[in-house]
Amino acid sequence: MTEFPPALAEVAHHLREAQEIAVLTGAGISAESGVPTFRDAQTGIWAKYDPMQLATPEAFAADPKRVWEWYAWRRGLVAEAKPNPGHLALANLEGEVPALTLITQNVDRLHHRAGSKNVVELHGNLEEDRCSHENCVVRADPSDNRTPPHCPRCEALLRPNVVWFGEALSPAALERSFNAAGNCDLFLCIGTSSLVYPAADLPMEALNRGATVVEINADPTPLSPHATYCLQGKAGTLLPAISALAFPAITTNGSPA
Ligand code: BV8
Repeated sequence: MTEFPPALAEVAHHLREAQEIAVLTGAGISAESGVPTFRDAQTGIWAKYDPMQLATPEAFAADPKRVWEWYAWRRGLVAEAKPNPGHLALANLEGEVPALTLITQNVDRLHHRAGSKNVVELHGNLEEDRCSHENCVVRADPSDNRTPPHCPRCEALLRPNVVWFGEALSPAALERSFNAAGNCDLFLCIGTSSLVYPAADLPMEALNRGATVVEINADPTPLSPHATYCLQGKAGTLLPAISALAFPAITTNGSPA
């Protein structure tokens, strides 16, 4: 029988009482779906590369083929991945509470595949490509076998539709995220090392505006000393347990009864 921290019942109470919930997720919520986190050691041919060095415009400019192939490898992992009970619990929570905004740093779209509707993708997504010159989302010509393929309209290189380090986030996504963080009464921060900005400012914004902030993470982070509650453990275990305590209609594996 899994031992749950005593604070779990208190967090479940806050979940039941909350009028507006904001959630921030990071790579950790997809770890149990088999998608490596940014701070996991890369495997195979990518073992010698640091994701932080690959996820930059400079890396793409220097070696577009290598960066494109790294993303192709990640796209392959994501295509094989399935939403886990942590993703499912958040999707089911959305139907149980008055308002829930799910802000994710992840680019794997596993929240969408789990059924979450009100999702803000802070860092873009792996499903789309965009023209590196016109900056609009385009679909590669299936017959273009170059690596990377070129824009069917202007011939510039295509790139994944993600936000790289050193690139600005979408103003619309930032506005939605900071509004949700500033207006919520409960903020859940799940599976993130809280090292990447401006995402890492969101839980502090919620805290400064008087919200209850709950961190659910496998390891301590710079947010841990500030959070109202710190639940250390796996999101795929803790989220279904909290949801089932708060809303018994949700079974403990994250899916509805
Ligand atoms: C920008 C897309 C400005 C690509 C990514 C202050 C303010 C503003 C910017 C900065 C600032 N200080 C520094 C910066 C610059 C930089 C930054 O934050 N650097 C860091 C490293 C210090 N920020 C930026 O560059 C951002 N841009 O600010 O632009 C600007 C303005 C105008 C004009 C020009 C520029 C852009 C940041 C976005 C970068 N892109 N992703 C891609 O995915 O390939 S971020 C990338 O890192 C991923 O999205 C990923 O989510 C993120 C890493 O964070 P985590 O998700 O937290 O993942 P991590 O592996 O670190 O941690 C996982 C956690 O899960 C761990 O703690 C682990 O314990 C836990 N865990 C593991 N398993 C489980 C678990 N928890 C629960 N259950 C489990 N089973």
